[in-house]
Amino acid sequence: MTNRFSFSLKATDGRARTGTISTPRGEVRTPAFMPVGTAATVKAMLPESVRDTGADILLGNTYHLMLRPTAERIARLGGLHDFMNWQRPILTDSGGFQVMSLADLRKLDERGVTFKSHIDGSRHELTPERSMEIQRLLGSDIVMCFDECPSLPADESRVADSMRLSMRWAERSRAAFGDRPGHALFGIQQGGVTPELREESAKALTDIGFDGYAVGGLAVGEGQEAMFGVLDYAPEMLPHDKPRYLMGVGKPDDIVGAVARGIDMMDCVLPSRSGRTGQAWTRRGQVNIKNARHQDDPRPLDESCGCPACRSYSRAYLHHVFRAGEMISGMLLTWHNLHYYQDLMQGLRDAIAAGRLEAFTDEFHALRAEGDI
Ligand code: PRF
Ligand code: ZN
Repeated sequence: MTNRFSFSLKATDGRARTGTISTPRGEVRTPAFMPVGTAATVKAMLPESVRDTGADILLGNTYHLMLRPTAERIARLGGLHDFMNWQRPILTDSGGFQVMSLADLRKLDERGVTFKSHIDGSRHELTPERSMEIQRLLGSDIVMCFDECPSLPADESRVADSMRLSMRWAERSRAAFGDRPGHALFGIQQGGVTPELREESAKALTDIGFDGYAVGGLAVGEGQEAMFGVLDYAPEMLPHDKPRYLMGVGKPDDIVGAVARGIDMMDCVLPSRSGRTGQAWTRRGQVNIKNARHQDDPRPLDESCGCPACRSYSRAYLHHVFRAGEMISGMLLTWHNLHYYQDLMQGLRDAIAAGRLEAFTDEFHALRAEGDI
């Protein structure tokens, strides 16, 4: 255990990398998938169960927690780790992205953004300085810069203006964060699908200097092909010796493609959210447990999965509890999905370490092409 934040690369395979992020709260094996714990819970899961799936780190949200129960209350109660009973690393997003997708009556200017809460209509302001303060009150281990993320497609001039604003906010975030040993601050690259803007953003961020760098502004409507197009050059613009985090991605095939292109960390609500709507992710692709074809099926969801849902329950049971609206349905499917995602990450880490990522990726696609049988 170390008292500092550090990143060490263990092996590379093509552009893919595997390594370890060390923090005072524990290590994060990369490439890492971070389950989303928006409201101080990974919905339908106990923290120890989330850990049992293989997660090293969770993602929390400034936006949701500042509104309810408030960052000040969480700080009084000892910080987010104690509050939610998760003692390992937590990365928090900075709020701007969530304001733009969730809040009402948003007003954005150089200073920051004012908005009305989607919960009770109350007025709030988020600035780079306030976002850094909230993430400090939460006790976040990895703090994200305050940025703006335009949805795509958008005019290039609009994307350029937005990126430059995010870079000025990155400088203010860096100054407000200060020097906090053991805690990390990550910059966020923006610039849409334009290489010159991505380059300008990477340069602005590396000039400021961060502990890690996110590729932001993707998976916002451009489609997988365009996203992979950006990932063919954007990660390489960021420092080789620092973690690279692709924000809000994605489906299993997005993850495999992103890791092959040099991404070290990812987060997505998909495995937990889709678990509650009856969608399961398996080695053979997506399975809709609502479908009547499962009602008499005694087999597990995924024969090769070691999660509790697959070890002890049939498809027929999972179908039944979903149809009956029983709470265990969301619990079991979320558990399975998170377990599947973490198994995938372990498979990717092992493959990169062994220099056989291409074979792993081919096998991943071949099994999905066969489909659920
Ligand atoms: N910025 C921040 N959070 C994010 C994004 C971003 O660009 C995205 C884009 N996929 C998801 N979450 N701060
Ligand atoms: Zn399973």
